[in-house]
Amino acid sequence: MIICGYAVVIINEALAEWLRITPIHANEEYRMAFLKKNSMDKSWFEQHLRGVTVSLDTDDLQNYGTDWSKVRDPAPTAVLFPQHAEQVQQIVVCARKYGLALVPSGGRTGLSGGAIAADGELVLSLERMRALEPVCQADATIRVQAGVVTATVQQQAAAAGLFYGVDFAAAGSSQIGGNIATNAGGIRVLRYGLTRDQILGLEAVTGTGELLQLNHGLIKNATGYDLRHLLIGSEGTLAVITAATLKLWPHPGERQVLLLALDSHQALVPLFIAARQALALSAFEFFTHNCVRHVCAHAGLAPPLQQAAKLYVLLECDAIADDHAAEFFEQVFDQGLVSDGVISQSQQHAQQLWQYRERISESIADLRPYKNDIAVRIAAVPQLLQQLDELVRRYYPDFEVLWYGHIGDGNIHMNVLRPESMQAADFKRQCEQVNEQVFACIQQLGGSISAEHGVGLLKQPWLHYSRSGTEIELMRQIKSLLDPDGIMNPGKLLSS
Ligand code: 2HG
Ligand code: ZN
Repeated sequence: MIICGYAVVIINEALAEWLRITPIHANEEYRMAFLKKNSMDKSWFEQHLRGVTVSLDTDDLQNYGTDWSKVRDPAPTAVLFPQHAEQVQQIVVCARKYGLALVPSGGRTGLSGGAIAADGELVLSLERMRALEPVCQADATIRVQAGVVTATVQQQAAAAGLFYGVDFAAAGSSQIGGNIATNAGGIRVLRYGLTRDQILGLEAVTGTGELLQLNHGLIKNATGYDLRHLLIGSEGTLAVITAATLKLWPHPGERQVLLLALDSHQALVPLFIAARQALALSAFEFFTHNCVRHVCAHAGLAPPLQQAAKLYVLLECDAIADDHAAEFFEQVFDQGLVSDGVISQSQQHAQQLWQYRERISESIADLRPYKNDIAVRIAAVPQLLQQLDELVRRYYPDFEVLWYGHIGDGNIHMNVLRPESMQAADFKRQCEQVNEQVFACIQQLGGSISAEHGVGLLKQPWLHYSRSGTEIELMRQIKSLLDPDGIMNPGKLLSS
């Protein structure tokens, strides 16, 4: 017993030391030597984590140690696949005991590096936790485990004649737990709200290994601090989300899509106000002409309108009579807000029009753009665009910049492409320098440096532009309560 306890202390100290001193890109050889020296092979994990599937396979380490941001090279120690909350508790308890850092992992579709494991962490994948309960018609809810894919929830809701309000291009891969951890937004926030607004119950394991059942699916519950909302958007730094009860909505039926051409970004907000007054809006998106160019080249589509426009708005609303849609178009055309447009003639046509917006991100993914995901109040959007336009002209004169996003939520995605002649490291440095100007402008407008992609690793150095020193200090104190050993996704959101 004593020998065994001693060995544990040695492993513990050695591991802690290794996690502290290992260079950022722990190399494979070093990792293997370390595991061997400390007898931490697969059987070590299996013995300490009974029933949990463990992988030390190089492909799995590469695959599960990264996310769509690819901001760091993956170098986790192992990937763990629990199947229920008790196994997650077991993992957290073991990680605390041996001083191992954990990276909770969903569909890894994040764009801020929140799911990257680059420093010998254990990846805790939720992908084998995919159970769904039947839809509850009385409550209009569905309870799911965290690894259920977003599109599966959408399908289950539709099969029950209901609707899940969250949607975005990554819905086919992203998982509910990850959506909750990042408070994902997407394309229909203006009608249905953020992921936060869909969560009626939450189950999670804290960094101390405690299992929490929060809010129990209730609509009304006035019993003090709502810990559910503390965990939503906490990016795996406080707890691992293991299950949730999701709110479902009445099915909206058929939708109509209008794709409109604009000559100036000054027309965006007046057009939004007019559309919101005239139509039952569910989305109001915008994108610049170069976005269309990239999507057409990538997806083999013809341009949406005969004449290219400077800007496009794609709006979606509950189906209306053709003459009502035409009337709305004439009204905004006469007001000089739009110069051209197309109205969907069928559900299939509506889906085709959506492609010009939904496929922008994938169409430029291989070019590894520098991404900003910023938000201000809708009323401040014209001022923000004006100021950003000036910054871009001054600091990015030779760069291609793509603008798109969710005007109906005041959320703009600014993607900067690297000029071919520029080295990747120089490009990153320059973009990070420009960030200071962009975020100063966001701060002055009371906006957010990360609207819906999270802070993760990528935006962490700029958090103070959106959150005060007092807020950041309170966040740290909250973290130390729920994660006293600092094992939960260290270095993400808050600096470690
Ligand atoms: C979108 O709205 C996503 O398409 C991705 O949030 C944004 O690629 C991006 O910057
Ligand atoms: Zn978006």
